[in-house]
Amino acid sequence: MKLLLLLGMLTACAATPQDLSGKMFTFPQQTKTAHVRLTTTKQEFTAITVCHRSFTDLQRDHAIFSMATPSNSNAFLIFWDQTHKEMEPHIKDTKSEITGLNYKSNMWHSICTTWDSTTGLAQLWFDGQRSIRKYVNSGSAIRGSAVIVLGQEQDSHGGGFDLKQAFVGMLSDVHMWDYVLSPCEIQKYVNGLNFTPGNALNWSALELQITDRVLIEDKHESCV
Ligand SMILES: [Ca+2]
Repeated sequence: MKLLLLLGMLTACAATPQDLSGKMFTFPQQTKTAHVRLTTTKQEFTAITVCHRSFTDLQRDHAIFSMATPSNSNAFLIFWDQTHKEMEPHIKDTKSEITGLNYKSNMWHSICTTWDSTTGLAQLWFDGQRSIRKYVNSGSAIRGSAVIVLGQEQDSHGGGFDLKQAFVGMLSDVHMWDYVLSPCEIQKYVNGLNFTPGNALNWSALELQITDRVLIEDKHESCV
């Protein structure tokens, strides 16, 4: 009975959302294990917006945001291709490529990606600048139990990590919505103004599980 109670309390603790406002995840070394797993209760996305800020000096391919479902390991993936110097949103295992971005090392970049299943169009907002709108795929939603991983790229549902695609650096302000944000809402996110927090992932109420060396640190954005 006591054990059951304790287990119950531990589970409750693990499921308690954390407010990470003003904080960031630091991934300080290249490994094929260190990652953060995020939990969303949404099971279906007919449209999606994912925003995050990232900071790295990697000069190779890497994943910034990886969401897998049982049927699509790249259900929603944001991947930097170093060879072609392009940011690649993958949606339901279909890749699109956005080129011409000024993805500089050692500075924060805010990246928002939108997609909707009706038009099948994806668009990237890189440091507040819109990309062209590109057809990826249409007609069906992203469905099934979603595993969201930061720090590694999933080749299977919750696993299949690759050292050469691991993220090293800092990540912050991760939000996910089950609809396409308006350009104005995206500008508010980019400028750090009052925006509607994600209804699928909310940085101010995030359910997370850390494996290996990932730190939660203050961003120290100002000295005031
Ligand atoms: Ca991979």
